Amino acid sequence: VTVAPGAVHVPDWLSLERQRELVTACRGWATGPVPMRHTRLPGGGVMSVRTVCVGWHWQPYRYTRTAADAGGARVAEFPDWLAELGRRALVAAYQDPAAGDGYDPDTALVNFYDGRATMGMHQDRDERSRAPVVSLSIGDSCVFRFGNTENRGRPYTDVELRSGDLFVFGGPSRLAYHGVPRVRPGTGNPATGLAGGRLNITLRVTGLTG
Ligand code: MD3
Ligand code: FE
Repeated sequence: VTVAPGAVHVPDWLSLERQRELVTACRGWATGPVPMRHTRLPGGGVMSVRTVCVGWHWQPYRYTRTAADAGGARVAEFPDWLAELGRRALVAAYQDPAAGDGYDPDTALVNFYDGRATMGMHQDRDERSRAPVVSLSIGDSCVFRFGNTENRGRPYTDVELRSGDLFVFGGPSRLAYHGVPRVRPGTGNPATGLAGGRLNITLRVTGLTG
């Protein structure tokens, strides 16, 4: 389902088996050398979601290899299998066998939402590359708000994201405002291995080297 140019929602793309694998991998990262934590914002705020990063560590508003705000360790290596999953996601979303060619994501942001967590409307501008972002959702459903490229307000479209859904944001959608105004507790599938809450994994190309 194309929501806007370059923004494609593919419901139920991840098999239950793949969701279980991702939950296991995210548990490993969340309890690794760089623990999952609430990101602190420069203005003094604290994000309600908890995040662990893979490949590069994101802290507003830059990417680093070490996690100064979470123990100082180097972030986990970005695995090849995850990049391959990203290429397959682009092929599926854009229905073009060549859509994944050359796509080489080098960071994943893993966000965990409890029933009260939300994410305000924002743009993702900390990547130097404008390559597409691949978003994978597991666990509780949420309302995902996809806005415009001008401001945080209307017009926007609310989309229900469920466990197993894929969303790709490329082209003109790459710089659209977006957020998560609410999670729906108790709507997930315990067979994923996630007993409660929502997990969102975004694959990105930082455009950084080193
Ligand atoms: C549209 N995460 O981590 S995923 C984020 O569900 C983020 O955790 C939300 O926004 C979440 O930055 C939304 C969907 C998403 C991710 C990145 C985008 C939509 C996007 C980048 C550009 C445009
Ligand atoms: Fe975002």
